Amino acid sequence: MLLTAFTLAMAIQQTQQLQPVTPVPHKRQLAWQGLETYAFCHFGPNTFTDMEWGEGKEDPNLFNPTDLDCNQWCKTFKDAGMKQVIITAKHHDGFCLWPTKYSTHTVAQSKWKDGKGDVLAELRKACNKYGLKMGVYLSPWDRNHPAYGTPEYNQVFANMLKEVLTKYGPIYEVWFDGANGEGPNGKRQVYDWDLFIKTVREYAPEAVIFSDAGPDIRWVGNESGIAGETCWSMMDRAKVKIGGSDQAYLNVGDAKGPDWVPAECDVSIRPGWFYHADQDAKVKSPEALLDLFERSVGRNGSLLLNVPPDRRGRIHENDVAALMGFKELRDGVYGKNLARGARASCPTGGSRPEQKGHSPGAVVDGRTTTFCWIESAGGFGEVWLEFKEPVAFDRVVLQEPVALGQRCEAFVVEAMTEQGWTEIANGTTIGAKRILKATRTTATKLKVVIRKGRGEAALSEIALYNSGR
Ligand code: FUL
Repeated sequence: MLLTAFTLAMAIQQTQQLQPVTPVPHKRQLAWQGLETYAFCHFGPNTFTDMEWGEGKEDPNLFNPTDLDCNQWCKTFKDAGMKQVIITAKHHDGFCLWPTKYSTHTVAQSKWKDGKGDVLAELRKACNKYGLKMGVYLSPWDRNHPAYGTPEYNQVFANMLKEVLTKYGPIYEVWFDGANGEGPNGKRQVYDWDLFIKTVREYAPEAVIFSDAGPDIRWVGNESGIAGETCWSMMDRAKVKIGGSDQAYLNVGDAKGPDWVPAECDVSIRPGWFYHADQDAKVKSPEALLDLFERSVGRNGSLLLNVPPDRRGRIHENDVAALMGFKELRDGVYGKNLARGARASCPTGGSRPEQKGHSPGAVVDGRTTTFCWIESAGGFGEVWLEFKEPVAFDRVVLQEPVALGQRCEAFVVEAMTEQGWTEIANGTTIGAKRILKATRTTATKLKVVIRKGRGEAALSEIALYNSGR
């Protein structure tokens, strides 16, 4: 008898769990999603030759930073609110920023620090000091290595990976460029992606692997840092191939995709990826960076912002100023959530207040780990907010509990103004974060109406901001 009651109670509890909609993210992907904005550093011989793609024949002595200061990079990124830095350990020219055993085109062959220098080691220390995660870009395309274009090269590349991951870890992101051109012997490589991926999993199990086709995070399909207005974290990996995928497909993702591969938006703060002195006046403004943030992180992606160190080995003053301006602007716009403390309810069917942590109030508690489970079949539902005093805002931020999958396919935001209920924004996907700009509106109530979705609707946060601009 007792057992039956227990079984029944368990069964009720079972039905009260919000069912995930598959696919769902791996924990390394969820951790990555929380980073939001992080830095890319393109640095190497190209910095000194004013090129974007070195040929692999450059004299290693050209690599000669006069004042390399990875602490200055990391302090700048930390102050800018970034949480990770990814360095081009090896770009297409094949030059290695660490003294690898597997190439003779490295810092060890240069006169820089008498051949004893090691950029990765210095960056590792600086990341530790400033509490930043570290990632590495390693180009499989290698215009220097004599083995490139032969089956042996795949093992060389895997050895380099292992060396970097074990010597400079923990590494949290491995960035694979899909470029596949000819090597010094005039041949192209048939890449052994399975081997490369297996190597990363073995030596850096917490690292997410980036390429245009995943497996963990995907290229957003452009180098301007902009995700699609509709942006799913899912795609069908069988439909894409590394180095040759449909850019429009990557930009939007796939509502029916069986694989969780969210989008990373890479873009440079300057016109080029590498530092060029003649671009010092072309650094993006704080306003342009805020706009990029809103169109990447604000569309369910992440912002990978390239800030290339200069020939001294420092982040140039103009870039530092732009980053500090961006941080100040972002804090000004997103510093104070005006929806905190509002009274939340789900008038059209209610939520499940009996289920601790899933009641409407979860959307205004400032925590993404709690969510409102909007009870209704077919993905519909509404959450209402009621303010003590009228609130003036021009940004709406919505978040879904993506640990249980991405749901919303269509939504509308309405505000109770002096003219009555007025639609102020609408859209398709939400995902981890959706930022909507609106004309400044003063409202006493707000409702978010989910019109269509996968599985049952759920929201973890509704936030309102006033840019004051
Ligand atoms: C591209 C490369 O060819 C560029 O040089 C740069 O590294 C960019 C981030 O990826 O595929």
